[in-house]
Amino acid sequence: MKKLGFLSKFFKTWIDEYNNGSRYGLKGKILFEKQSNFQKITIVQTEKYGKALLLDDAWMTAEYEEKNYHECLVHPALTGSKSIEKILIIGGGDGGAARECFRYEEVKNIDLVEIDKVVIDVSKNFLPSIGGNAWNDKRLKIHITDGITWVKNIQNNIYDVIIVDGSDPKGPAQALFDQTFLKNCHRILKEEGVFAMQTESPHAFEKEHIEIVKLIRKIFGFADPCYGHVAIYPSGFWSWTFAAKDSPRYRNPFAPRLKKINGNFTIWSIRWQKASFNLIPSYLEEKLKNE
Ligand code: SPD
Repeated sequence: MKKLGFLSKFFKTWIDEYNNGSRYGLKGKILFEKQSNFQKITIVQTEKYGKALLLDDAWMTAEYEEKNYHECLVHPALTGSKSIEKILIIGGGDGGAARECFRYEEVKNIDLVEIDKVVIDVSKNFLPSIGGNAWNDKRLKIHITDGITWVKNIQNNIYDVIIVDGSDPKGPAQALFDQTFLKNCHRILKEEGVFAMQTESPHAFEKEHIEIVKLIRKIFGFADPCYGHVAIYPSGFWSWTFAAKDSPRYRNPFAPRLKKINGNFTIWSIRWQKASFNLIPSYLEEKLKNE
């Protein structure tokens, strides 16, 4: 990852994420680096996007770029679910997904289940704008535990919305792409709820993307990816997949709720959402058809 080794703590250098014969880099200086019990955690002061977080040398989020990811992950779910009182976020240790959920006053409780406490501590310390006021909101309940175990131990039909904000399918996040985890998410989601998950790049992680979208569709009945742009991730072309049990309700924002969302959007809008569900290259549409 770093050409200058320990010197990158003192000088700017190129910090790259390597992916399949390509590398995706930003110029910056390393502010913090630590091996937690689960992964290597790095904070970089980048020239272009402010402070950024990497996990195991993969870009996760950056101060001036995170809305391209968090708004897209959260709002199709929260505008589509019948009720949004009780929310589960798996991962999401930087607080960005929780912050977006709290724009809705209807939200009464968020269980944020993050396996690695160090990610939360480092995010609060170096990236406070990403979690913003979510960290002080009494409706946020943080659980430092494994998301796989959490969903296994919850009763049926409990959550209105489930958001999976994990990293790539390797290391601690590997099992989030697994059938057992997704079946439990289906079981604990209410009948008129919405499930949302970051589903990788259809370009840089094409195989993983196709497999996970098909699997989610098989388990939930209704599931569709939407596509957008996250410049710091491999290839920049990214996806989020939304699923529901009763209908593709994530495609149809609930009009009365829209008027009450607090704050302004940088990326999400009804127009963006509609276009993003339709922004599917035809070769992918073909590959995503169930055999
Ligand atoms: N390749 C990076 C995928 C990371 C997705 N999660 C990022 C966490 C932002 N809250």
